[in-house]
Amino acid sequence: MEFLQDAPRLPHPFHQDRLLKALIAQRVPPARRAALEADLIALGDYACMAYERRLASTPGEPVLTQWGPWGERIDRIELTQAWREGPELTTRHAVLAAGHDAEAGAHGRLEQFMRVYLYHLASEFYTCPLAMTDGAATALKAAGNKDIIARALPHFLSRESDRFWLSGQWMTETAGGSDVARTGTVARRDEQGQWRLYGRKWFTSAVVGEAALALARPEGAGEGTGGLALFYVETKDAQGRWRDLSIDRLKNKLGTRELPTAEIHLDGLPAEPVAGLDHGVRRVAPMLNVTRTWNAVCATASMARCLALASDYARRRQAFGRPLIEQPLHARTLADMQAEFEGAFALTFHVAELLGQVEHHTASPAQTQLLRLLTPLAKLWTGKLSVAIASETLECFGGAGYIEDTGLPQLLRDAQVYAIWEGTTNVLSLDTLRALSASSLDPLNEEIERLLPHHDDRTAAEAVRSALDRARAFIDDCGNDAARLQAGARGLAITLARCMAAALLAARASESPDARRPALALRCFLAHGLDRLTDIDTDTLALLD
Ligand code: MFK
Repeated sequence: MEFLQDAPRLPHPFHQDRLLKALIAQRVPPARRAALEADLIALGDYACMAYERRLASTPGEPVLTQWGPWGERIDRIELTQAWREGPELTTRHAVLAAGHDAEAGAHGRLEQFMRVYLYHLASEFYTCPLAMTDGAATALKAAGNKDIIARALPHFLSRESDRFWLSGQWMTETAGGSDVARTGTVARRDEQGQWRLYGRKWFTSAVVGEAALALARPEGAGEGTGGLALFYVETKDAQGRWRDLSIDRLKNKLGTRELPTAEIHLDGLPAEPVAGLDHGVRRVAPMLNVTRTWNAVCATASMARCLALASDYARRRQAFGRPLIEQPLHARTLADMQAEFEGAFALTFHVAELLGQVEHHTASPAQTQLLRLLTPLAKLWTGKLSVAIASETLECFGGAGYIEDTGLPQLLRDAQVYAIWEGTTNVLSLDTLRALSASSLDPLNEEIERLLPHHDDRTAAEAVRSALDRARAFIDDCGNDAARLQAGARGLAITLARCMAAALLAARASESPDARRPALALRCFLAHGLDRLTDIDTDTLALLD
C-alpha cells in the first residue's frame, strides 16, 4: 500500500490551550469562570467544526450583485456561510457584548477578548466588523452624544441576533490612507438642515454594516485633521435598502477574502455629527485604539492556530526514521516560535486587561498612560510577528505548506493584513512616539519594575533593564533631531514591546505553580534578544537618492 501522510489535526482551541487556561485561573474571578468557560468551550467546538468544514469544501467568497433584473440598482452582497452564522454566534456567546457588560466591570474586556481569540479564525474575519462595531460603541460612549448612544448601542451590544447591528469605520480614501488629513468626503446641510455626506470611501473593510462612523469635512471647514468632523450614519432604510450610497466594487485582496471589503460612493447619505464639527481624528481615536486591540488579539489567535497545526504535524510526520518533533533542529524551530507567541500572548492580554481597568476607572493615571503606549506597541509587534510565524509554519510542512487545499497558505495570506490595516507598522511606530511625547517612558518603567521578580533568576531583570536603558539613551541622544527619532521609531517600538513581554513572562514564571514551561518560554524569548534598536546616521537615508 502506498504511503499516505496523516493530515494535521486541530486540537480543541480551548481544551488544549494551556496559556488561556492559566490566564483564566490567574486573572478571572472564580465566580465568573463557569459562564465564561461555557462560551469558550462552545466557541472552541465551533472552531473545530469550521476547520473541518473549510477543508471539506471549496472556500467561499462574498459576491456583489449591483443591478436587479429590471435595471434597478440593488448592490446585494451574498456572504459566506460563516458570515451568515456571525450574528447568531456573536450574540449567543457575547463576543462583543461581554466587553461592555456592567456586571463584569473591569474584567469584561479580558473575558471578551478571550472569546474573540477563540472565535476569530472560525469566523472568517467576521471579527473585523465586530472590532469596528466595538470601536464605534466605545467612541460613541466617549463622545457622550445621548441620542446616538440611545439609538445605536442597544443594537451594537445586543445579545439577540435579530436586533444586532454592525458598524463600519469609514476613514480611508484614495488621497488619504494613513494621512487622514487628506480626506475629501464633504458634509453638507440640505434645506431641512439635515447633514449629508458626499464622497468616495476607498477601503471600507466590511461594507455590510447597518451603521458606520465616518470622517468628513463640513463644507467650508479648514484644512487638516482639525477641520474634519466625525459623523454617525445609518446605512439602510426601513426596507433594508441602501440609503444614498452605492457599492462600486468589492476589493480583490491578497487574503481575508471572505471579508466583503468595498469601495463605495456616498451620494448624500444622511449623517449626524457625533460631537461638534471639528477634531474628527481626536474623536475617532477611542475607536482606533479598540480596533487596534482587536487586531493584536486576532494576530495572536492566528499565531496560536499556526503553532497548533505545526506542533500536531511534527508528531505525525516521520523523516529520517523519527517524528519531526524528535529532530533537534525542527523542535528548536517550533520552540522559538512558541516562545515568541507566548510573549505576544502575554502582552496582548495584558493590554486587554488594562483596557477594562482604564474604562472602569480602576487604573491609576500612570496605567492610563501605559495603556496609551502599549496599544500601538501590541498592535505593531503582533502584526509583524504573526506574518513571521505564519511563514515559518508553512515551512514546517515543507511543500505541503505551499499547497492551497491543505488550507495552510491562507494562514500566511491572512496574517499579512494585521500589519497593514488599522495603521501600518510605521504609522503605529510614529503613534508610539506620539504616546511617548505625552508620557515619557516612566509608566512603562514603573510597570516593568512592578512585574520583574526580585528573587529567583536575575537574568531576565538584567536583560530587560539593559534594553530599556538603551531605549532611553536613544531617545535622549535624539534630543530635537526628529528625523533620527522617526527613523529609529520602529526599532524603538519593538524593543519596548519585547521588554514588556519579557517582564510579563518573567512574572508568570515566578508566579506559576508549574513554573517549568513558563521558565523555558522566558529563557527562549530572552535568547532571541530584546533590543531591536537600529539607530542610524540619517545621512544614510541618502542611500535611496
Ligand atoms: C480582525 C481584527 C480587527 C481589525 C479591524 C480592522 C478594521 C480595518 C479598518 C481600517 O483599516 S480603517 C483605516 C485605519 N486607518 C488608520 O488607522 C489611520 C492610520 N493613521 C493614523 O493613525 C495617523 O496616526 C493619524 C490619522 C491618527 C494621524 O492624524 P493627525 O491628525 O496627523 O495626527 P495628530 O494631529 O497627531 O492627532 C490628532 C489628534 O488625535 C491628537 O489629539 P489632540 O487633537 O487632542 O491634540 C492626537 O493626540 C489624537 N490621536 C491620534 N492618534 C491617537 C490619538 N489619540 C489617542 N490615541 C491614538 N491612537
